[in-house]
Amino acid sequence: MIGTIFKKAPHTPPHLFAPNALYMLTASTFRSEPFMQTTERKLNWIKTFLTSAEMYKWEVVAWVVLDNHYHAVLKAPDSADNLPKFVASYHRFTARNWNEEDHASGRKVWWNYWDTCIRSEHDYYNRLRYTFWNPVMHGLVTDPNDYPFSSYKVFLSKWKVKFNFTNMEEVKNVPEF
Ligand code: NI
Repeated sequence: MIGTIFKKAPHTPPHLFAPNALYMLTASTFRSEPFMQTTERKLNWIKTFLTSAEMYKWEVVAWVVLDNHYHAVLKAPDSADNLPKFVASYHRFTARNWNEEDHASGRKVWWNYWDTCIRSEHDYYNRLRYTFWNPVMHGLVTDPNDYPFSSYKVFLSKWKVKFNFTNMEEVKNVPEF
């Protein structure tokens, strides 16, 4: 099932840095509750997120989803003005879905989201690495390839020239949970 979702997922060629168009997005569940602890929930988040991105014309470059938060790198449509609507659409959909499953009508599922416009190619690569290495940072795996809920494998398969993540700088302004 993961494979099917990944194959359908549109991905921007990662080697193209676009000024004033690339964003890093992070969001957490309310009170960091592990609402996405199960595989089913993570897959549901992935599917819903990718569908919304397509609807709102945000091109997905990279993403990772964990039990209580996610990080993503995306390319905006002509304007980034619809970002709040885009995020609200899949937050609303997942919240409604999971609250129905848990018989918890009206429960607050999502807390907040943070977005940063990526200003340089260097920063772009730092943030891609940050996204893919996040499961390692959170102590879940030692190799980012072993984490099933990120777009790292897709990224590597589409990145024809081997991407070099060494000698990159730490990204410090991303909220973590
Ligand atoms: Ni994280």
